[in-house]
Amino acid sequence: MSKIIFLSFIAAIMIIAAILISSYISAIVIFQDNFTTSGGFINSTPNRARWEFGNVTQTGAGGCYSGSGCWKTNLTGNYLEANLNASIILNVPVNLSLYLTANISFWHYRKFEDINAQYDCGVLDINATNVTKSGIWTRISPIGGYTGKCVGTSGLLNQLSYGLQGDGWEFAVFNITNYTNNDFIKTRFFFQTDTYGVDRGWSVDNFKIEGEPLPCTYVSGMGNWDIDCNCNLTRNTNLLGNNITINGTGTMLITGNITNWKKVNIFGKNVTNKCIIRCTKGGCFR
Ligand SMILES: [Ca+2]
Repeated sequence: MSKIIFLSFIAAIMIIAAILISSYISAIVIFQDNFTTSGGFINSTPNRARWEFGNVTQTGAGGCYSGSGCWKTNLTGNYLEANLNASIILNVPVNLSLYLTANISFWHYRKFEDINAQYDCGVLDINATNVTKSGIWTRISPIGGYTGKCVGTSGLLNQLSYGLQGDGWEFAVFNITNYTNNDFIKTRFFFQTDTYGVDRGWSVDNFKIEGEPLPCTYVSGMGNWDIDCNCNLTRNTNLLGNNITINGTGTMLITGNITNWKKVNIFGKNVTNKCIIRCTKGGCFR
């Protein structure tokens, strides 16, 4: 093999555009708010009030789950009794396009009218702005399902929803993996009552969106090797066959955090394959 052919062969290997590495990936936090401030949520129906942020002072309403702030349908008393149609909306764009899976979780305290029938009801909706889902609020359901169907005269009549009364603060998880092709989603807590009969209401705290990042993509350059920073490496990984090995474990997040980076040892078999890891989104190391 001539030197030129050999070098061409090496070059051909080096310019392979991308290699997807399958590795176990654990979920990371995409967005979270424990409501020490009002966070990214807004009351979308201020004229009708009653989704409020702050300390819950009403007795028998469970306070807030953590800290001194949360959102509740009236901090100081029962919710309104006549066709309350109120939402709080997460008004922060959340990008799910870099994630393989995603879920929403939160803690909530639920005392609706009444203990036997769902006259007053609450749901969680999601709004994605891609072509097929633009502007549409779509109902999502918790793992394990809602408590039942809304009855009476609520605008959510016959729809599956939260109702009745919970057993203190409860944890809820919603799988939103179907929306991971979206780079902009919003969510809303939507509460609707019938014409009469009230109770303490609905409180929400410690809202979180988590997801598993997409598998790492490694792109070879001419001499240097780029690695996308939105990667989790949890086991030894081979790049380009036997040419380069990532040895050890480490976590590289898009926020620039590198956990256990000292355990990551990246090397080539010879000096010409010595690689430089370049992170275009921060958190770089060599
Ligand atoms: Ca009612």
